[in-house]
Amino acid sequence: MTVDAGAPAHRTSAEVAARAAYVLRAHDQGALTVAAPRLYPHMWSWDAAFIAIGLARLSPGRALAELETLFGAQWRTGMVPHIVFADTIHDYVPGPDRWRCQQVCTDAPRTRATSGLIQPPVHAIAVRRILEATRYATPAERRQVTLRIRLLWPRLLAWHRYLAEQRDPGSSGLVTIYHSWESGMDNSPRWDGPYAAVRPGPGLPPYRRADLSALGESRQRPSDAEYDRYLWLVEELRAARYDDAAAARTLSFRVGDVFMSAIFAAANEELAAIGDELGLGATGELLEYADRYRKGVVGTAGDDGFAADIDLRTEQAVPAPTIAGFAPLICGGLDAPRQRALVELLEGPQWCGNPSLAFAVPPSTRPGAEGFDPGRYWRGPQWPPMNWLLAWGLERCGEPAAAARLRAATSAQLADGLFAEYYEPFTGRPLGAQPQSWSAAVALDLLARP
Ligand code: 2M8
Repeated sequence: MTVDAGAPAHRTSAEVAARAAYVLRAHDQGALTVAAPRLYPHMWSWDAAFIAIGLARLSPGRALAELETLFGAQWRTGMVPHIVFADTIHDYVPGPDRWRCQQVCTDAPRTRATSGLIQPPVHAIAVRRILEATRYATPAERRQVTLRIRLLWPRLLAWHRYLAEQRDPGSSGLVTIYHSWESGMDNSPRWDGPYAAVRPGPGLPPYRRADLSALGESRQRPSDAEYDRYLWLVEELRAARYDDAAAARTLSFRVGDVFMSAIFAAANEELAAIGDELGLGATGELLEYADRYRKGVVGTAGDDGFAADIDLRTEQAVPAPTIAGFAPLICGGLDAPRQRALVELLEGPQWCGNPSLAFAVPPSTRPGAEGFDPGRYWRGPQWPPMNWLLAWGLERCGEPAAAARLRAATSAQLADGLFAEYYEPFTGRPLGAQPQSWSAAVALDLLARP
């Protein structure tokens, strides 16, 4: 479907919510919502979680089905893959033929083609929202959804155990990623340093960038040099047969990701709360993980509370002025003065309070910083799901006023009803795929808030 781009910039909340619901319905293939039909014609892991958060406002049962589909493609190790390929044929690159997961790794699911990477574990956050949404459902629906959450529980637990054990075998408190696709912030300046060590070899098979033809504008997407590296890392991972121990030894990209770790810390608390409510146990273990990853994130923060990734190959912090630095506002754990400093930084003139911004939401990279590019993907544009996540974290951290301001600015940006993948921070121009499912989903959730 397309949404009319020439439409008026501001619509009523009811109209925006109706359009958002329409977008999610149009992208629904039954129990799998594609991220965006042309550019991303499959299911992405963290997109699915945000989509479920939006769908929970319409139908808790359908919202849960999204996660059941995703976890139906879980690997035997507990890993939840970053892409679950839809059955329809598309020319997304890299497709199943390049990942070859089922051919090289017995842990990959037999019934679904997937990628061999992960994405941030927003899922337990989504499941808790679904459980909360059942309070407004009929008793029969509540019973049914609760039962299905119980059935999903072992898979959620296995996913969290995978992250804690396989992606952080030394219990450092930071989740290791092997590819910037795992962070979800593919070409963020966060990765420029670590990517300098990734040198694509002559063995990189030729490929054609399907993303450029799908979007029709290369200026918004990662460069060819970045794509060579992305696909080279897939070659390295496949050569390691997607084995975590082998990857940890051989991959030329290994970073302790603070943003992923902060989400993981918070997600452990959410999962523990679900377990508590439904009497499923594992609370102690999950709260221990939460504590470990919260400490891991906070341990990288400076006096202003801003956190930094760690390049595990050099053991050096990667100080990059990107939205990921606000990770402690998602997991909490800063002492009061540093939390205040971080909220002030977020709302101050370098970030949301920058007077040149069209909407007071954080650009993915600080304007003016090295690597900032207002039109290029994760190098500058503003991303609605990231705003949602930060507002959610601020609320949990005891910063309700800042959370409300961020939610209001995000809703104002989404009032164009176009649900762009991302927005140019100064002009407010919608960019990337339009409409993008996760943008519509967070709009639905924000508008349904009492
Ligand atoms: C983008 O990433 C994919 C690769 O995983 C791509 O560019 O093809 C990112 O924005 C990622 O965070 C997102 O989950 C995905 C689908 O929306 O697209």
